[in-house]
Amino acid sequence: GVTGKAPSSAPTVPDYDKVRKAISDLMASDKAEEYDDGSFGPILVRLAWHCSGSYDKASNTGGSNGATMRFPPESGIGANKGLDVARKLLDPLKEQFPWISYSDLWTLAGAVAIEEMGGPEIPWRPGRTDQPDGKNCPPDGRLPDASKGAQHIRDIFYRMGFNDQEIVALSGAHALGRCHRDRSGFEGPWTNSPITFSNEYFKLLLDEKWNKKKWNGPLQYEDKTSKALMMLPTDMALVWDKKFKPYVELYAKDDEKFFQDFAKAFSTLLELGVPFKEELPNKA
Ligand code: DDH
Repeated sequence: GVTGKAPSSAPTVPDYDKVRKAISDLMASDKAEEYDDGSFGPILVRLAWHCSGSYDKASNTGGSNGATMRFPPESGIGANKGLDVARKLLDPLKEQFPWISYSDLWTLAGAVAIEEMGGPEIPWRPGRTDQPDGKNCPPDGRLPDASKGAQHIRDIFYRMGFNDQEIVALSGAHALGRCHRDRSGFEGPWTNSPITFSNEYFKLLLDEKWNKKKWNGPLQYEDKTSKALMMLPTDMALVWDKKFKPYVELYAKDDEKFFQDFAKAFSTLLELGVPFKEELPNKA
């Protein structure tokens, strides 16, 4: 052309830092300030977790690869109620960066959200591809049921390939966000600072007195002091189970160890079932 500019059909070089920046900007927007406790962070983390936590090691099915939660039946299962909010938030970014897959975008958003909320750096790499339809949606029942106990938690997370320590580390994500009556049936936040990543969840599990909440909702626990915080039956199972409890104690005492172990386990979670072409350089 006469201007000498490169033709607009030149291929786009994927710049994931630009996507990271757009996710941070989304989290810092006015819209975010008005949402829940003032951040989209927790719901973005939950989207990354639920799209990944459907993985089954034995059959190598489910997981973040494919982004099948865009389609029924996965989009409509009870466990994923409310996650349409997170998916819709990220749609404009998919339009802005059409070269990124939904599955890379959703998992990257979860990693960036953890980092932006003061958490550890989450090793993340691209390489996921999207499925064109819902034919390969994982079956319902792969995500944990909050009304159950330690055996159920183990069944769910061992199926993904995690051990007891990793289960407890991952559960520390409940420092973030809250339950919504119209989504899960449960109500309230776990901690006093639900938009800051910390080990407060473990401290509260051990230090607070938790009583059954008297209400017309499903069984959940409330703290004795303020009655403003909550725990799910599955959260309580971590202190009631004698193999889980030592890790709750470890992470309550040592936030550095928690940050390290969480980063590793969360990164692994986001990669379950993903057929990468290259090795991740910054992961041991
Ligand atoms: Fe969770 N979680 N989660 N969770 N979760 C809920 C919210 C959030 C269980 C049940 C619930 C993890 C593990 C478990 C987050 C992250 C993670 C809600 C409330 C329920 C119920 C949903 C609603 O009403 O909006 C159960 C059961 C388990 C289990 O392990 C047995 C894990 C492993 C993670 C993770 O990220 C690694 C986050 C963040 C939220 C807050 C969402 C929000 O909108 O706020």
